[in-house]
Amino acid sequence: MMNDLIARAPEVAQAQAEGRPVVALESTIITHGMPYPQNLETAQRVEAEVRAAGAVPATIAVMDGRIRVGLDADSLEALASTPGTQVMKLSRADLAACLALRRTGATTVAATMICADLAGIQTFATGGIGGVHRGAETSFDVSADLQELARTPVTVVAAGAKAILDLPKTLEVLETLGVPVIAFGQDQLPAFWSRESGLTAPLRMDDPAQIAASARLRRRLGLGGGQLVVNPIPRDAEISRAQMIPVVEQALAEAEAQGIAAKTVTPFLLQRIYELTEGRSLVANIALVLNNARLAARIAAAMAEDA
Ligand code: PSU
Repeated sequence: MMNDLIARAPEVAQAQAEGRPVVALESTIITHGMPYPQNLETAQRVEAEVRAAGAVPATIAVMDGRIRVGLDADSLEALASTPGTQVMKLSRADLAACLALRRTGATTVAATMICADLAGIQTFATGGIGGVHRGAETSFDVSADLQELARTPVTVVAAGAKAILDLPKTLEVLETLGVPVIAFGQDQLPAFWSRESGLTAPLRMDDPAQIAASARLRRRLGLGGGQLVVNPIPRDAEISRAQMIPVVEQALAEAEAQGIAAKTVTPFLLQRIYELTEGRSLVANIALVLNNARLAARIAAAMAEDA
């Protein structure tokens, strides 16, 4: 179905035909979340990590008028080395338009979920989801990632919502939307660069098989929508909350002073935090994405066993 719109890499198609686990990966983190060449190196390492854990990686992007599910080495390199300003940042609203315009598009969490679901992939690893931005009570800036989690049946593994966001409000919206937020192996909601947020996660699971079972039961019950698995950054890579708070506040104040809005907010903040931490935030971001890829591969394997 829709083979004219969805181009699966041969490796992905073969794994699916054989019922082997596949993990979807997003591309906005490559084009808008990290600088070149660390973005390319990270994308390659994330794919290798998924493979080492026994699953097949499927990095998703829009190129040449098609949704590409699994990128070959040349396409990944081309995407990573194109300046972010020339690549569309795709959410649900932009996906069809990007195809119609035959432009290159990087998929956010929301768009990657849609494409993964269309391609029959149920597990997806990223860094951090978008959420409710601070000051949303006046700006109305709430990431479309949250609505998508409520709507599309994909299990998303993230290290929490990025700590640049309003985490209590993000949890409230996820609860209203009926999205299960499952902390892996701890009680607290992790906060992206830090293991702790000071907030208790609504749910906790310690075994990937439980996460796979819960996804299957949601389907059987007809509940619709996905699951958010929040996986704390490895201890040796984390930057403590106490260290991150002033950095995040400064970056947010600068964004406000410069009138940064809409889709450019998250990339601006990530870049400023990178500069303010002298690159440490990027080292942490890379470590947490690799960690999420490993867990997603284990969840995908448990789902494949169940199928
Ligand atoms: N994870 C990262 N870095 C990123 C992102 C995730 O480690 O840049 C991207 C994801 O694609 C997510 C997007 O969907 O940031 C959120 O953007 P916004 O706040 O504009 O919705």
